[in-house]
Amino acid sequence: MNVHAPALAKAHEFDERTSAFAGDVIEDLAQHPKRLSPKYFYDATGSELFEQITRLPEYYPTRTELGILRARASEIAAIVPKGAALVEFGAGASTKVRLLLEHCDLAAYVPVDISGDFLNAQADALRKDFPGLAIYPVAADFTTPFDLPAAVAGMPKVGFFPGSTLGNFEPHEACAFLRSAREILGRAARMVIGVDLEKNERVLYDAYNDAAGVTARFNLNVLARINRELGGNFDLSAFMHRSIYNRERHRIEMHLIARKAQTVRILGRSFSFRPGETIHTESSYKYSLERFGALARGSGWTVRESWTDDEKMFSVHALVASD
Ligand code: AVJ
Repeated sequence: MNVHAPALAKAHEFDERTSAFAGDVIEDLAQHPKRLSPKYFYDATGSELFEQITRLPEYYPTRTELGILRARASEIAAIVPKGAALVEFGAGASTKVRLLLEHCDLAAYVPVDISGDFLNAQADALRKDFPGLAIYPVAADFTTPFDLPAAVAGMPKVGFFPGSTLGNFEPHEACAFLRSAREILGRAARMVIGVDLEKNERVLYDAYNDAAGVTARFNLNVLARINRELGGNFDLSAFMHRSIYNRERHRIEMHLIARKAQTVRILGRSFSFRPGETIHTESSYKYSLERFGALARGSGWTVRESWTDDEKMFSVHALVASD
């Protein structure tokens, strides 16, 4: 998407990441139905709000996955070769990876995240607690191909992709991501991946429409970010948060619904909304163990082992590259 240069220059000083954000926003709000990419939720405010979501009583995924990782840490460690480099795709709070770092005999940890500042702060904290571990942060968008640091070239690689972030991808994107991860991780790659499971619709609905309204603030924050970083003029009080479960497509959809007719300006462009018109801001796909297994097999991986909690709310899988 080619963004109009004079408008850009006038609105702000644009770095490369901001202009990618601008291009995506302008393209996605011109679609029918309108949409925004969930990767833009996570500015400083959004990351803090997501941390709050993970502690909500209704939001089961984080604590359930942590429970599985804790209970199965030594079984998971058994599939991690000695002296391996652990490559984490997207590095949030370090609670989960710490469990693997404690139980595995790793030579290196490579956190990959779009936010470089956050990565470096997290790496410094981990270096203090794991002095023998080499940590090589990579600031990159892991949804596109990137190079691993030369220092880990000779080591066996294990990917780590917790949190059911895979659920944000459309099925074809999930397949492309798993293929690309296999490419990046190289021969004899392994992968530990967390995947949210299909379940009672009420439980799903409540997890994404929490009573305290934190998810609503998280969702609306993307509009505040557009206002702040791209000079937009969204009136946040004119939009309403709503998540629904789309049963046919096995996914939660988050929407921002226009409460009234309105026109929003961003970087010299106008976007008009009908009353009730929605912006689809996120899909969170839920898998069955069978459907995830089929996806993995179709993407160059073999499922070595799968673990769930007793209530089968969430799953963690050990994958081994096929061939
Ligand atoms: C971080 C993508 C796994 O889909 O559950 C939480 C994001 N969105 N509440 C999810 C999210 C609304 C979360 N992931």
